[in-house]
Amino acid sequence: MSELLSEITAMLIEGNFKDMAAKTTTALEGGFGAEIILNEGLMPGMDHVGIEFKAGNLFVPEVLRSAKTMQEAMNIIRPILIESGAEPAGKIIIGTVKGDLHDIGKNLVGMMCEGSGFEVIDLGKDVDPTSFVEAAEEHQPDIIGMSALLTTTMLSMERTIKALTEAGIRESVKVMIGGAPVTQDFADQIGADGYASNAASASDIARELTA
Ligand code: B1M
Repeated sequence: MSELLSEITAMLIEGNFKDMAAKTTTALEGGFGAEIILNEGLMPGMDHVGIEFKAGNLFVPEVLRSAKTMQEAMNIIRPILIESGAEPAGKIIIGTVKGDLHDIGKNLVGMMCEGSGFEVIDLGKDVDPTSFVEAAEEHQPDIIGMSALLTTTMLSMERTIKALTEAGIRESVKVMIGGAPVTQDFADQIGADGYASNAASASDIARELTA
């Protein structure tokens, strides 16, 4: 692998967001395609971060830094990827559910999924069921991702799934949920298609749901 791509991987792992845009531009100018930069420079770095995060060797601030670094590179290569028609892994609408203002985990999940090749549409926090339904009708996503950090707002996940059913679109979209109080049992109970306990697993589950 080229030294430049290895440098991009290392920068992502280090979370060197200040220099990433310039390095990505240098790689493009040096003749590397956007897809190569993504698949052979950025993704190995993000995979490494995901593995280390899962293993408890990296912590939230470090992952956020790497995610920010990924964003810096994505800002440069995203338009080229879209132009070149590279197939995205799928489309995800993500949001923190109604009544809940915690968005750090949701943002991490969104970034990890984006890093894994998904187009991510972030509805933000305190998103009511109707807004999820309207966004699903507008964007036709493969997956709707919901995050909740409060035991009280977990119920909003169930309400959103009901709203999707009532709107007649539940069958055409997968639902993935997560957040500290959420469990696989709860996901089964409310009829979600996938549950992930952390951001790294979320991008794995998203891949499984769209396979
Ligand atoms: Co609040 N808060 N908070 N809080 N807060 C918790 C969640 C709490 C556990 C603290 C405690 O009491 N020990 C508690 C909830 C108790 C409960 O219901 N079980 C709590 C409370 C009570 C409250 C308030 C009610 C406090 C008050 O006002 N009295 C209030 C509620 C506001 C509201 O939402 N309506 C409140 C407010 C806040 C702040 C605004 C101050 C702030 C949020 C800032 C923000 O997010 N922009 C805040 C914070 C920071 C926390 C703690 C300290 C940290 C949460 C966090 O960001 N963790 C939290 C205690 C704690 O968790 N130690 C706490 C880091 C983040 C990376 O992890 O979000 O779990 P997490 O995300 C993980 C996984 O869960 C998973 O992947 C992520 C990355 O690995 N994941 C998904 C998350 N979403 C996913 C979606 C997926 C898949 C995986 O698929 C779509």
